[in-house]
Amino acid sequence: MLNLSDLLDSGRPLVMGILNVTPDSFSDGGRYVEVERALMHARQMICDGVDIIDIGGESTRPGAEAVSAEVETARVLPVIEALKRETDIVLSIDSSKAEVMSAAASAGVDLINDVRALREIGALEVASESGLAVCLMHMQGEPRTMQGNPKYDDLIGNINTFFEERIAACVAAGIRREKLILDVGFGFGKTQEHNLTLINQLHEFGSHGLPLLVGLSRKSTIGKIVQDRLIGSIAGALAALERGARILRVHDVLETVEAVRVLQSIRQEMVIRS
Ligand code: 8Y7
Repeated sequence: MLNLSDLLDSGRPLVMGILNVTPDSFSDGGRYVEVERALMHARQMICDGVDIIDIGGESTRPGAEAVSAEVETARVLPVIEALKRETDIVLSIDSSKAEVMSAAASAGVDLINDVRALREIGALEVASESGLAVCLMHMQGEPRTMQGNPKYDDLIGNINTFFEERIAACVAAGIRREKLILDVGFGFGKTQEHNLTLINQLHEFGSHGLPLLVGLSRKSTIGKIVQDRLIGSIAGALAALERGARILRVHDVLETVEAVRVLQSIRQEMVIRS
């Protein structure tokens, strides 16, 4: 039986694959075809060597429209239930809504990935009752407006203070500190310069003694530097791992797993069977 704390204890970098269950214009959530499409994608990621699958039913991209907890749950729940039936891969729910977290927890997910770091109503309580691990991501502002004109008087200091506050809120709500994962939130209320500083200085966020998750995959931060976002994302991911990241949240699982394997082989000076 796979579990997240054993994976983290292994010390090797972990790859979290992104599974979006957000329908395109003419379909609604929870339909058979959409569930099947998500399952196909998940199966492919498992074949490709993914460690964790992050399931999301609401787009958090800048400018995306909001959906209700009912719609979000209807999208993700059938996928979680089906995956629980056919695999023991570690599952994560990408949501900020207490209701969605609660449904996902009952269905057997292992991790809550919240871009709002449990700041929505009821989220702290649900996370605490679930006993699940939680990824606390830093975001300045709200997805709809966050890229307007992000400003920090002390980028790293402000984000570390945010982490301290959210860790304290979690512990006060009864969540064990060891259950927490931190993420600086690339592109969430940050300029290009901010994003680059954050990658380069990622080790500055190690003082909390918690695993760091990094989500750079195909983001505009990468697109502003290179044409090919896949190649750029792999380069950024390796840079992040060398600066202390433990989990990579990515779209391109196969390519990332291969790159990580090379890094691990070098780190351990050991031949890893391909
Ligand atoms: C992140 C994330 C997104 C991230 C964590 C995208 C849901 C935008 N980005 N969660 N989610 N970290 N923890 O491009 O960077 O994937 S959505």
